[in-house]
Amino acid sequence: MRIKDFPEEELLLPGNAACQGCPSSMALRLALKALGRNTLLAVIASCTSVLQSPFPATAFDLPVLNMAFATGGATGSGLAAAVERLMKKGVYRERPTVLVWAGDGGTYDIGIQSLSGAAERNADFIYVCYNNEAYSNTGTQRSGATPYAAWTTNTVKGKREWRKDVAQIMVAHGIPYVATASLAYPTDLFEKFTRAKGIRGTRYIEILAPCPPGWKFPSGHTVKVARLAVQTGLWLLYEHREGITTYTAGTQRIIHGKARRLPVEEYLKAQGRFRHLFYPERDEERIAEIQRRVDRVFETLEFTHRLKQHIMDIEMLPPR
Ligand SMILES: Cc1ncc(C[n+]2csc(CCOP(=O)(O)OP(=O)(O)O)c2C)c(N)n1
Ligand SMILES: [Mg+2]
Repeated sequence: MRIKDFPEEELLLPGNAACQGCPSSMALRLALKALGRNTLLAVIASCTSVLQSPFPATAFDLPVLNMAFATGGATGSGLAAAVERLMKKGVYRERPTVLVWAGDGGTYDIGIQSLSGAAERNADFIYVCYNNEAYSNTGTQRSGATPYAAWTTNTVKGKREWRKDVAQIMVAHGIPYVATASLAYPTDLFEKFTRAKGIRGTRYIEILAPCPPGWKFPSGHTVKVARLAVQTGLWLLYEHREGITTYTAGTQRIIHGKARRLPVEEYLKAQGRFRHLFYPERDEERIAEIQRRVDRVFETLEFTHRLKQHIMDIEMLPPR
């Protein structure tokens, strides 16, 4: 799959109310290209509620349900049940895909019980968390997804806690598909949505969404910042199916030794929300702590990869 093979049809129309360089609109545009017109979109209170344009205008060329902040999982469950009923009644010729689109605040914090319940019931929908690591719509407050040391309006000296990992929490639910994605790897993102579409049950995809006003970088740098997150190892790209995790795209290249992992500093320095780590003086301790965390994760990933290669090499040997 190459970018030029993506469908030309636009389901998120231009001229919408998104900020310049908005990652959420880019992610949604790509996701809808992969899922196609036969999709029922549920938007959970977030920037996406706003970027679709003020009523009665709309930037979505497909059916949309705007829902309350805590309701992602319940909304997905309800729509899935309705689709099931209408399929039985013969209303649909082809089963529509239910897509729930929520932010990190709506997923990591207020919506997690509803999502967990739906996942435990294996309700039939795709849940996307576009993770801009803050409550962006209301002016950049911290969420459970905000990373350690990042500035937000209520973590002015940098967040003291480490972020939690909802993608792994979803893996622990044993649902049929979990994936992480990045705007900087659009074919990887597109393919993950295509695969998710072909599976039934609860599917969870989380997309890192660097937010220019919230993370404080120029609006032309969204994709560059998204790429740096992967290149420094701070954002892992993978998919998890049937108990097996496969690392993909830029993350896979690092683990396989085909690309060099960049120092976390390159990512941190590209964003004003980490400025206090470098000015007025360098905060060696916090920078080193962030680097150490990533190093430890990659030591394990690279060791596991080498071990697998080694076992495969041994198994290829002729029997003695
Ligand atoms: C129960 C409730 N509390 C607060 C709000 C106000 N509110 C709307 S969107 C939002 C932040 C959403 O953050 P996130 O889910 O990360 O999406 P983003 O704005 O970053 O796209 C808040 C607090 C609300 N709609 N409902
Ligand atoms: Mg957010």
